[in-house]
Amino acid sequence: MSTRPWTPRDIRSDFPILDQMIGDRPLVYLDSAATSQKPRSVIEAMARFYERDNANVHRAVHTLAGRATEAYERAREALRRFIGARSASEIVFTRSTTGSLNLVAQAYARMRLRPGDEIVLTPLEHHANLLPWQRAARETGARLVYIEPTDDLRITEEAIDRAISPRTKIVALAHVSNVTGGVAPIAHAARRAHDVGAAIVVDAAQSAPHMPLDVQALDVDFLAFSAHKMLGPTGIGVLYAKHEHLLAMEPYEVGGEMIERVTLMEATWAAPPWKFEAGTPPIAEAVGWHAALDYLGALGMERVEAHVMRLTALAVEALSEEPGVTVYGPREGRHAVVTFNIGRIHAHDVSTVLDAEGIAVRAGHHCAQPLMTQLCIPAAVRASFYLYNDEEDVARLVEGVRRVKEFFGDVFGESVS
Ligand code: 7TS
Repeated sequence: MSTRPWTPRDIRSDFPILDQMIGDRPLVYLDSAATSQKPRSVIEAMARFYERDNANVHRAVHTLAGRATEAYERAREALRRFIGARSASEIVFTRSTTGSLNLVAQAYARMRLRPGDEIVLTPLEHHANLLPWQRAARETGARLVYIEPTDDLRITEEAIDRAISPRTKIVALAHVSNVTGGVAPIAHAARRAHDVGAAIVVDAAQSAPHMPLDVQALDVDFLAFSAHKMLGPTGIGVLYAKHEHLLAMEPYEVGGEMIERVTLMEATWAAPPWKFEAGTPPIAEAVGWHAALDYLGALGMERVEAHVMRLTALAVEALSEEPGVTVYGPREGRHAVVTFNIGRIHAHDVSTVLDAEGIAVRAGHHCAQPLMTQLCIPAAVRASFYLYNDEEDVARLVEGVRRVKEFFGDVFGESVS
């Protein structure tokens, strides 16, 4: 797709929510890793759908039902293109990354795992890519094995090689960590997993928004991500799965829209992907997501990635040099997030002062409690960047951090400066 030159300032006006004051300060939105803001084209595509085309999909033959079904299936095709899947039948709509990962764990892994089998993970996983595996392990007698990160929380090829063994049946990894912004070597992990006959499941919630993805080049078995972190609406996600897996898997939810034939005693299933989409799916959300993919496609994912990485590097550098600030994770090669603490000031207090400066950041355990425990911290502050942020936003963050230190200086004295 041909892309147009752009700067964050050009595209800011496409995001109505960004044009507002928080108190007397202009909003600086640095929480896109939690959820991104939406351009007008996405909001309007969903409104247009409800105003003109709304109907249920795959059920009726009337004109509106035809339009709704077509729009829903066009969104599936747009997602196929976006991640380079072989066929649209490999794209299953779910409610989120969380929904997708639970689907793989329950409908694929649980039937195949035996006592003594191993599931390989990292201690950096978001709870969405941890709890489904804990449950699958508990239910089957399989064991969880953790890849050991480096001291600066990177996942290396060597550490992956050490964790994978002939007992490995599943390797489940975040592509980009939502705490460190580090990138895992997925293609390498996929090769090693396949060498021992295991399947690889990739949590792409934090990579799909700002990185070109190619599931065939990565050769992954499953890949999950959500619309809402990539300019699309909440309530919809995707599970990409190789067709052979979807054919072999039993559905997780059963009910309307996923059947071929039903009698009083039994039922047969529709072909993938529909066999995994029981009930009325998020139709307007699929339409909105399609508009988000068009928006990203017009800007170019390579450019989005370069922009986001540059801002993150600037923020990491500036905050690392700020006395009293501890930045977690690798110094280089980070995507979109910078997680830090200031002295002994609790992350929630930091976030409250930043909010008074108009700066929205996330504070808490980031759904990665095991990692917080490993770092011996209860919580951290996280700023995350996207295509509508610029250098001025990084400068406002650094200014805000200095303001926090002034504010709490009297309380903590030496510890923060
Ligand atoms: N995996 C990763 C790596 C994530 O960052 C998130 C959400 C999820 C899975 C779950 O996605 P969902 O769409 O199903 O909720 N991460 C965050 C976050 O970092 N702050 O808020 C949500």
